Amino acid sequence: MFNEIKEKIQNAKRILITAHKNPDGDAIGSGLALMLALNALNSDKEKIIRFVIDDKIPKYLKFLNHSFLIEEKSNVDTKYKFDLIIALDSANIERIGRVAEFIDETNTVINIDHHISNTKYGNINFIGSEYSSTSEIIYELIQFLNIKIDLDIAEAIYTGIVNDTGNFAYSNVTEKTFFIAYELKKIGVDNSKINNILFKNKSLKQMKLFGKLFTEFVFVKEKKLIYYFLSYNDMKSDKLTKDDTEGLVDFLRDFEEADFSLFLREEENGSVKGSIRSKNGDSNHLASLFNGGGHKKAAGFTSSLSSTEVIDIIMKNIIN
Ligand SMILES: [Mn+2]
Repeated sequence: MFNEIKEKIQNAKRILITAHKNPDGDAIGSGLALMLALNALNSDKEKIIRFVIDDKIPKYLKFLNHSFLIEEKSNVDTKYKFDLIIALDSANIERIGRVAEFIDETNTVINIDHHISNTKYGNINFIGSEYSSTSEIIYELIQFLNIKIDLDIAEAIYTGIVNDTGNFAYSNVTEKTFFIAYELKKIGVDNSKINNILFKNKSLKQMKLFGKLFTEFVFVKEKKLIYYFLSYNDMKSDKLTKDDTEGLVDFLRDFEEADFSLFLREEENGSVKGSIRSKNGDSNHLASLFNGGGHKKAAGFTSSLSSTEVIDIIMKNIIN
């Protein structure tokens, strides 16, 4: 399948790379790595290669060199025509948000992802659910295209892998993941620096939110479920943004008696955003009850139900 992708890239004049809304290290890392790699092939500048996302790039990922080249959809005219669109790390077309406005009957969509729930919305779909991250797939694609991986590309890929493997802790890590990390380290990636940037970066209001989370969580022993609900009112009064709540669900899972952890956050319009993690159980299945998805051990969804209704449905569907 890499051959088919290579051919499309070679024949395209205007390439749009995109990734999911609310982008994380894998979305930004894989997209940036691919953009830099394709640009390296494009020394005569005969191709236009742009990386456009629905949101702003999160502040903490701006350390990646050339990340200033990533564009926001609201700054790009929808009339602009691309002949090839490469969507990364996005399980369904809704995930790329308003960037989908660039898709029409004239262009080809390549969908590259590692989410088992991927809906295969592309003309070409490379869904590698055995890969730790989309960045790992992009590493292989860049190798296949015979492009030299410089330090900037290496840092972007490494960031994506660390993001999606919880710093090589999750069961999605394979021998290949470590091998790629080894190769990236040889190129000069500073793993300690990236660890600090990705994980040792809590603001004061986040530290205080952690305190609340760890004292006010609910644990349902029969279901081995630990959960926490953050209302929109609480977010407003504590001046919290959605970025401040990033990763909280992972800390809930630290409780030794829990198998499932659930973090619910109410949005301004009253809908509820849910993140699920599990040690053994199937998070993807629970998220799919609300038309969400992800992986077995990490998944997410948005629901128009109330938080109590959501919790109720989840409890009914955890069979111990
Ligand atoms: Mn990912």
